[in-house]
Amino acid sequence: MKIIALAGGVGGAKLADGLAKILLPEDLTIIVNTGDDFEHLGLKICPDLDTVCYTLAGLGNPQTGWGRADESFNALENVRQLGGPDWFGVGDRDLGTHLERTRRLREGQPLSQITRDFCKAWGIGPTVLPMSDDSIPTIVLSDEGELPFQEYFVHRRCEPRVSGFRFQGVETAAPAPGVVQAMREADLVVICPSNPWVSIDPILALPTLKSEIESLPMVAVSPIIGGQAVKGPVVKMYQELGIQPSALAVARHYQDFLSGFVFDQVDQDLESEIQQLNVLTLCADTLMTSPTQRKRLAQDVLKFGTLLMEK
Ligand code: FO1
Repeated sequence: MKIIALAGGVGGAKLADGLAKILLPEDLTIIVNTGDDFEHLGLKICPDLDTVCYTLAGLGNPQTGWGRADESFNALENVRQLGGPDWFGVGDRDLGTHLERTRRLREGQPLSQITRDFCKAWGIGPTVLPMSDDSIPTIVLSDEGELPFQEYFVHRRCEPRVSGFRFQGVETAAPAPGVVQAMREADLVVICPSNPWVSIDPILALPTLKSEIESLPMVAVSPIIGGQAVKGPVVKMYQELGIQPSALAVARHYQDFLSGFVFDQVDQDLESEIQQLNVLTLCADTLMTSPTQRKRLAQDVLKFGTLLMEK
């Protein structure tokens, strides 16, 4: 069974890791959001891509979910002392990734190739692909005007009120090499419990990808449990956009693509309403607070996915 996982952010990385633990490397392709990529301190930083890779490699920071374990911040401290921008928490180990990626990009290597080489160096088995080699920055529409994603997310701590998002240049962007082929060979697409607005929508907005994906069974896992976000601003975003945040709202979000939806057992009372969207449902324990739970949720999702494929 060949699986594609769409992922971005910490929740996405955790389920991708669970899937990687139970599937053969050649059966899993993880397509990662690059809408949150940005240039900072002269370097190209790809936070979601790095979060997924560090998590799969076992190098990630278990406290934050992003960045590296056993990290120090000497370089950032020095930037601060010199009066430079210190709002983005780049650690010393992490800095090495951005330096080497930026060096290679300046040499003309595409992001997908650099990611492949990094994954090999880090001993990552599954294929990890950036959604595109083109730059498609997410722009947050807010009560303070248009904000680049990391400016909104990290620098302004998600304080501005959002009114929408746009993915700059997505109309003419191409999926990264390997993305369309992986879609054509896939049996099932898993949307990880990532933020639908800023982690998954940028991937689904790629024109070529949208048409490929429509023909595949797709299962999404809710990042909202009991009306609360496990991590990040997803609930705040739904509220500011005038939508009651819930697993049901997430199912509605993906309604056009979805064949199955996985949501947490605390939201069991939403099941019949979700089923009315014409999707099959799986009520499961979706909180991934340990590696065992990542693996167990991945197993549940795949078993459910097998059912969907037989439909
Ligand atoms: N998120 C924060 O909230 N504060 C940070 O200082 C921060 C630094 C950082 C450094 C490297 C990296 O790969 C990710 C980092 N993140 C930080 C997380 C990241 O910006 C967001 O989680 C994603 O962009 C949203 O998925």
